[in-house]
Amino acid sequence: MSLPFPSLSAAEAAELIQNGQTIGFSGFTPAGAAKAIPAALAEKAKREHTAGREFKVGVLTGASTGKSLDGALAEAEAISFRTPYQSNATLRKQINAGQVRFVDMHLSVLPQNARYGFLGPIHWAVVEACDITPGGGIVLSTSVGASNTYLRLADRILIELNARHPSSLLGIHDIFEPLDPPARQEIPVYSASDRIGSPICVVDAKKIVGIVRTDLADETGAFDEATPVTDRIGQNVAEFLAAEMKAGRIPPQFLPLQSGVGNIANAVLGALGRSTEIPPFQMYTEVLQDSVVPLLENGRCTFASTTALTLSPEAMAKVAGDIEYYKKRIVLRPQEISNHPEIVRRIGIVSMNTAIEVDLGGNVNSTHVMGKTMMNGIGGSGDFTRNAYLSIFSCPSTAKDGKISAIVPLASHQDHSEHCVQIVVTEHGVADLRGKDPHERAKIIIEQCAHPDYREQLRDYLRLTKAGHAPLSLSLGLAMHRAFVRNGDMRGINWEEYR
Ligand code: 0RQ
Repeated sequence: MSLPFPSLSAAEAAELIQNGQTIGFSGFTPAGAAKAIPAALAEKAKREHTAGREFKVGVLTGASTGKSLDGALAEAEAISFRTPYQSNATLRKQINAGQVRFVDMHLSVLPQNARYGFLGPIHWAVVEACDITPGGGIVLSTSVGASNTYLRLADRILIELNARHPSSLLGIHDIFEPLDPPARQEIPVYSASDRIGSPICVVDAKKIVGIVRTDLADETGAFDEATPVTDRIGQNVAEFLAAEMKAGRIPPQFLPLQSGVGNIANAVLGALGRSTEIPPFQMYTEVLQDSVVPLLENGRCTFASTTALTLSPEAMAKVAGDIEYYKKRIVLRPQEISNHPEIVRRIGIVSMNTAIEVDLGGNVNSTHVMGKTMMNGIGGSGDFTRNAYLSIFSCPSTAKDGKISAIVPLASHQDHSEHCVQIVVTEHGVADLRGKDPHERAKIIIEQCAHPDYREQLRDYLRLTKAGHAPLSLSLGLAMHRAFVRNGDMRGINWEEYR
């Protein structure tokens, strides 16, 4: 079908974008991320810098993206401002060096913050699509993220029409954007599979200034092989959930699962998929990784609601090859809906996310190493955790060859407070914090989750902080972190030295 929009090269599209502008890009993880235009924009930035001119843009996305977006723009030093989540090593360095202003945000609130004007004007939406109609109907590709909101709010639109994603993806998306207060009403999702919106984004066609045709795979990375530690964590979560069901605290038909991204999340899902005690389940989550495809195929997972299909090219080819089967079992929603607290609370999600460190009160740090260095961001973990039926955090008990304990007296940064963290899991066991007071919580976290190398010193900390409602020492709370900074190891601390 011939389209009434100018056909542009990526370089021509990039030429239209000016220094200082803000761009809302598609992409939630590398899935569905714009690729050709940001890569060309990075080249333009380098040329401008060589000519002695300033060139930086504000970059809004759904979440993390791929090497052609965050990677290329960071390497070209072309990013002035970034939100809401990233996972690129170069960009991370620039954020931690204070060269890029990064705002770490709950992913569900990003679209409304953009609508409320909290992020300033959005000059461009640069969005990947698998199809487009002459009237401005856009079929997104492998993620929705915040694209629907950027398309509506942006002054002008550039579309990457990617032939790698089949136009038969039409029907997998469910685009719904709530009204803003005081007109907001309930979001009528009552079960993971409910569809409430439109399969396409309809935009004002006059805003579309060009189409860039591409044929590019999503830049998804490979996962590390499972290790005995990640396998054990997965097994511990699966056994815990099976026991909860037996005890009648999870209904027999089970509850929808949310699972974070990464190797631990993959191991947990693998273990749940293999469990003979857990019935077939649904997912209401933000990212579908490769591990879910076989579960959808064999019926262990009966339906998955997500905002991104973060699949390897092989897994994506499998889904595309049997798209009618998968369209009955997958819905891609805007991140505002996939992560919406109202729905998470209503349908009773079991949330499973990853911690960097957990303190003896049950507070979780998911973002800042030693309280200062940004890793990736809070992502959707807070959207789900705060509102879950059952909230689970897991992590290996140690990092950096055992020199860092993930169980610490006081978290050096706090993303999830003791009030919403219910279950902590490491390879050593499960700490069930429900209904426990602060001293009980501290004991059970040490005995169930801490690495044996750290248990005695953590018990000593408890002995030193007996008084009061919470076992806290203002001077010793961060002593293990200080010991790591001083000696490169948290083990064998002499508490007296830090009093
Ligand atoms: O460092 O990369 O140098 O080896 O952190 O840790 O164990 O490989 O685990 O890849 O799952 O990442 C929390 C960062 C875990 C991630 C976090 C070091 C460790 C390693 C990675 P290396 P692992 P993962 C989904 C929802 C954000 C919140 C969330 C994350 C590196 O899961 O960003 O769940 N979550 N969002 O060595 C120092 C510690 C450490 C530590 C781990 N205590 N001290 N370094 N590391 N613990 C996201 C979206 O919404 C899209």
